[in-house]
Amino acid sequence: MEETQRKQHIVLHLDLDAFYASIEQRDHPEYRGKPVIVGGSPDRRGVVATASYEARRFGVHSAMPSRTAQRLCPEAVFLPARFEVYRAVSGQVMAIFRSHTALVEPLSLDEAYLDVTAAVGDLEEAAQLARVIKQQIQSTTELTASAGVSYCKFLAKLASDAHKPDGLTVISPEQAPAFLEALPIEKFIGVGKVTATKLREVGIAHGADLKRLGEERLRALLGKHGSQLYRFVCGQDDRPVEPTRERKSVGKEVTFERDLLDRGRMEAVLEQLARQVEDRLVELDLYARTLTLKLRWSDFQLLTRSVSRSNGFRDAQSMIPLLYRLFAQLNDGHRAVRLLGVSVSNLLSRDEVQRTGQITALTLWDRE
Ligand code: DCP
Ligand code: MG
Repeated sequence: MEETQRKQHIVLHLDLDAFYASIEQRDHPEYRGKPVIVGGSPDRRGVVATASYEARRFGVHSAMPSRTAQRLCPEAVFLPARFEVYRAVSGQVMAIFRSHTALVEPLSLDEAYLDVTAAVGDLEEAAQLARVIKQQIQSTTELTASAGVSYCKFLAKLASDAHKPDGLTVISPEQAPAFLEALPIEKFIGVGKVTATKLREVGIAHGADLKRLGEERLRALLGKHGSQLYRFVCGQDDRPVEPTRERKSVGKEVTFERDLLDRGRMEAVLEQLARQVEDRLVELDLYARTLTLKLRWSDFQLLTRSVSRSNGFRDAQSMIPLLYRLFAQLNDGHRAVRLLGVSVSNLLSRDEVQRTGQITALTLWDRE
């Protein structure tokens, strides 16, 4: 036994159920109890963003071509996404989380880890807190969430997934080994299609098989990643819950009523967005180091491209040529665009800007 072991953490994972689809059913009572699919239209080669649980029974799931979804579930109602609404609901939910702990790490609009170690004494109290949070979400947004409670992020997330929708699952340190041993390998972080196939070929299907194999052989099979996997199957995950800072970025975006094909108009929109971002930066008296262009194709695929400079900028004039460049990398001129967004991050105060020096080489990377 290690004397120096840290105090056991208590982590919650909360994830709203069929998020976009539940909001649509909330706002359109006539769709309640019916299969609802939010995403791209089946006749425009769209993909499913999410489906209500009624539609999932037919095998419909996120990222599936909408046409396939329609074939599986012909009576489904297809609805376009209303991101502004989803974002507003997300804000309400995150505010509820932050009222219980400052240690909130959002993973997406509808999902976050909460480190509640300081707020509760044990897992039982943590489950009680999860119940309260679920009720607050219900009364504020009329939506259900599933909660997972455990001593680390990995297990908390698995727990919230275990009894969806409207679930509440606790995985205690005593329960963890049996839970992980029964878990299909695909559920382990980092086991994608390729790794899973490789493992299944040699007869490894569940956590118990991974455990039996041992660290050495997993490492031989999967490299460094194998050691990490071994730690997960032993229920060891010491990744901390990393709260995001309040203001991380400033952004503006626009979703078009009709998908846009005209290059000139897209550039005009980018200029307008850049000017709005500039106005906001001036209001906040901030500068930025990173500029991000966000683009959603008519088929719903979302892409972002970023560019960073070491000194701060805030004026639209300096953003526009960079935006054109990022845009040219993404747009081959043949696809219609559904959404354009411009945001800046890595924000700096005036003081920080005065202290920084030269422009350095541009770096480009993908975020999605
Ligand atoms: N989403 C998307 N494209 C994907 C996956 C998700 O646009 N490939 C969107 C739609 C979802 C939302 O993100 O409503 C949240 O994703 P989740 O994975 O949490 O899925 P849901 O909340 O829809 O369902 P679940 O009940 O399984 O959490
Ligand atoms: Mg969800």
